[in-house]
Amino acid sequence: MFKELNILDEKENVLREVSKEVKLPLSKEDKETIEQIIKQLTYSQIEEYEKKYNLRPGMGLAFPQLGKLKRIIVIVHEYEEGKFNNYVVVNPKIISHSEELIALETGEGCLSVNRDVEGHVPRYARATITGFDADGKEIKLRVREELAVAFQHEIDHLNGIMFYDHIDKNHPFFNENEIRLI
Ligand code: LHY
Ligand code: NI
Repeated sequence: MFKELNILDEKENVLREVSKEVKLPLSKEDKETIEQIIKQLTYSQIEEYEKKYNLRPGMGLAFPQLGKLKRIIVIVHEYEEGKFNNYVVVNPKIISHSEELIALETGEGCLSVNRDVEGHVPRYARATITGFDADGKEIKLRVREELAVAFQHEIDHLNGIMFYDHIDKNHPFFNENEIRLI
């Protein structure tokens, strides 16, 4: 059985709010929500299920996108064809990052944004993130490249920030000398 999540659209002002720190241990409900997010993000990246359930492909989601103002993010990263790593981070913090910036060459999208937004979103190429996993255990992750972009995108949601807030209206696209495009 598969029940699709109700992901809020950008028109909902709740997406502009700052989410609250989460007290550990997590509630049963929050754990169940996390499992549901992992399942949907994973299915959305597997063609057979993506089609079967008509899912929009995505690798990350933040709790506020479900109308829950809690500092929890989930990322399902396909690190090799058909192989996925799940990252659940409660109360995530970027404790350090590279000076180097990168941007996704094709720009970013958002599961809460149902339109195309043009422009490069500058992100740190590498970051160290601390927080807690779903069992309340302290974690420290070093992320880079696409995964670093994903973490920054999701942590932004916890602070009410949308990816297009970072796009410079007067200079939406960078060239390779300005920012490394991935
Ligand atoms: N997730 C989108 C997704 O495709 C956007 C995205 C893209 C996130 C690239 C990170 C990296 O997974 C979300 O919009 N989640 O908030
Ligand atoms: Ni998003």
